[in-house]
Amino acid sequence: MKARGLFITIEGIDGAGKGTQIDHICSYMETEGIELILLREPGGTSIGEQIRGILLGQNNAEMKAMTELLLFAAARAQLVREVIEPALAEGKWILCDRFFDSTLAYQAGGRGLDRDMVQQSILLATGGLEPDLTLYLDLDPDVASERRARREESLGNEADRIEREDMIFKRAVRAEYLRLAAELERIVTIDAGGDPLSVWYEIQQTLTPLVQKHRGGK
Ligand code: Z5A
Repeated sequence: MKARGLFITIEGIDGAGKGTQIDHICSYMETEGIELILLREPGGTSIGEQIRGILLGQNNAEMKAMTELLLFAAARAQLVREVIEPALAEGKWILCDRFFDSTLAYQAGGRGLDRDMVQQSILLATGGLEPDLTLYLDLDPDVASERRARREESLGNEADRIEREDMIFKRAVRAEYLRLAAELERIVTIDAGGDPLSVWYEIQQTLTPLVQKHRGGK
């Protein structure tokens, strides 16, 4: 029987630089000869991508916080059962752009939904599955907003429904991430305030021992 794979997630407020660091992680794993499955939340399955369209659609401003919570849970339930669990059972490595820490940060922290209720929705969706490692990119929301504004200006793309929330919401999201990071050993906090290469260097320090262990176990 194959050894179970590894489940890594990457988290942070919008604009923290997840996408930029995901590119570095994928190149690094390729160089190291590790096949990595890259997923995103919400999304990663045909059903999940359709739900993503509803969740982030700019025309859905009337969406209630409870609807939002349950749609994130529905997309996750599909992703866990259709992709993540089977891949881990086959010994594959997964990198997921956001997972349930985002729900705690955004729906409990940002929206102010009851944390126990949010936890229950997470448990229903995941069946108890947790990441082995979570890279949390910590960044001041003001800096993240400046970065996003620069990107929007250069690429001409518009903020989605959740990115349009105000700074009070974003600060509450970050506070919840910091609370989780202080509480949970699986979460490694990365200072995302430096230039992209220095942030990558910090992430690489965390990943290298895992890659070496994987090689040793082969
Ligand atoms: N959400 C939720 O509420 N609940 C949930 O359970 C889940 C999600 C799963 C999904 O969006 C939205 O759903 C998200 C949370 C919510 N909403 N918000 N807001 P997403 O994850 O698909 O998108 P995002 O989080 O908004 O990602 P993003 O805006 O693409 O940001 P990013 O990937 O973290 O950053 P980036 O694209 O790598 O970088 C942003 C810009 O900064 C870009 O121009 C870079 O070139 C630049 N950059 C990156 N790194 C640096 C450094 N180090 N220095 C300077 N500039 C940099």
